[in-house]
Amino acid sequence: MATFDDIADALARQAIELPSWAFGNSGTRFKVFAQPGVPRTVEEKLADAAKVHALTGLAPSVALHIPWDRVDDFAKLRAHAEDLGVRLGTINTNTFQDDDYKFGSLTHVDERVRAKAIAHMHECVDIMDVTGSRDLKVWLPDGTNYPGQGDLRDRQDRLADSLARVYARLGDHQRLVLEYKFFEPAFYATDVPDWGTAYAHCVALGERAVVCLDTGHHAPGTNIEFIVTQLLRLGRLGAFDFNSRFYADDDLIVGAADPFQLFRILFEVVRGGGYDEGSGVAFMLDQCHNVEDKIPGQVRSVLNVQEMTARALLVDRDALAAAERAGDVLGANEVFMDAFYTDVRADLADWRASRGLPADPMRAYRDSGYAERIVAERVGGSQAGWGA
Ligand code: LRH
Ligand code: MN
Ligand code: MN
Repeated sequence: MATFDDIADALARQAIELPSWAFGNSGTRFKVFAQPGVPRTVEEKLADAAKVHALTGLAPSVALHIPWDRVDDFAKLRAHAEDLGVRLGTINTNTFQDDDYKFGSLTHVDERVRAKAIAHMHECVDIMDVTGSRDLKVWLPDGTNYPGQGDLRDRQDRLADSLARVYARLGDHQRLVLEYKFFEPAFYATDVPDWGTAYAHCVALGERAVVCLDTGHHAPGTNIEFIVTQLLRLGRLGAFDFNSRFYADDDLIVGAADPFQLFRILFEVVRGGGYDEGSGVAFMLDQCHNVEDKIPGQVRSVLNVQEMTARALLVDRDALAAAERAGDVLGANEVFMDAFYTDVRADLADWRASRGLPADPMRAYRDSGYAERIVAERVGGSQAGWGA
């Protein structure tokens, strides 16, 4: 097996984008539990994200969601982020919280609604031009609840046409990242339900259209690492939305529900070149912290991704290939599992300390007094973000 020293440099290039909405109050349809000290503004969300980056060195950029994070002056917001030591990253579109989108957005039968959704996405590209963002993330709630409610084929045709109109607005350096999800809020047929549909639309659009794989958007038992492999092989894996799930789209802390699955996914990322310099695969979190503290929740999340990346990098790929070729089933599995079972936490603590980062970021956060400070300072005002 490789040693930790062998992988130390590779770990240094890890970057995991944080979702602005992870810092706002969130919940379920039953209850949103408000937490003291949560951000009241986009600027405060950025400050919390910057704190996560300062503690871990892993999270240099922040994804925004429009209109949740709409501000008057995005140039000013960009400068503010940079002052805090982070960048503005992916711009996420939102066509799921407006009454007009009850029966769809980019797939809607009514031209007026479809044009409105396209205009929203164009506005997001305008924002990207100012923020310097590369990626426009499109996730659609579009779909139907009952057989016969909509013409499945027509909806695909309208979707293709709408996406082409959005794609046409992108600059040469920008990408459209299309996210799929098998159900919710539509329960019978979702218009972009799976990687194959997302891939087909991306291929039709052009080279700068790529797929986002949200780990929570699959049916139980789905072999997600196989999808990772296939999309990398096809050159269309654009991004991950990392989180973990026990049941549906739970948006829990990545690596919490099934660390082994996260390892298998990251192994395929490494194997497929998705972790190479300039690979174009964006690592992002898409999580909500409904009952746990948000900033340490994000710290825990990026550390989980880092730990599993380290273990995936430790796999002795030569020994694995030799065992695979020899038909040595158990030997190959042993090579794989050896890396998975390697506890890298102490090595990572030393690695962090050697780079001027806290050896224990969770403890450093507790000791920093930041939590007490934001509780004292952030009084009044409305809560920002998901579930607000
Ligand atoms: C949809 C989704 C998508 C949205 C986010 C808030 O379930 O994963 O990425 O933008 O949640
Ligand atoms: Mn997502
Ligand atoms: Mn989701």
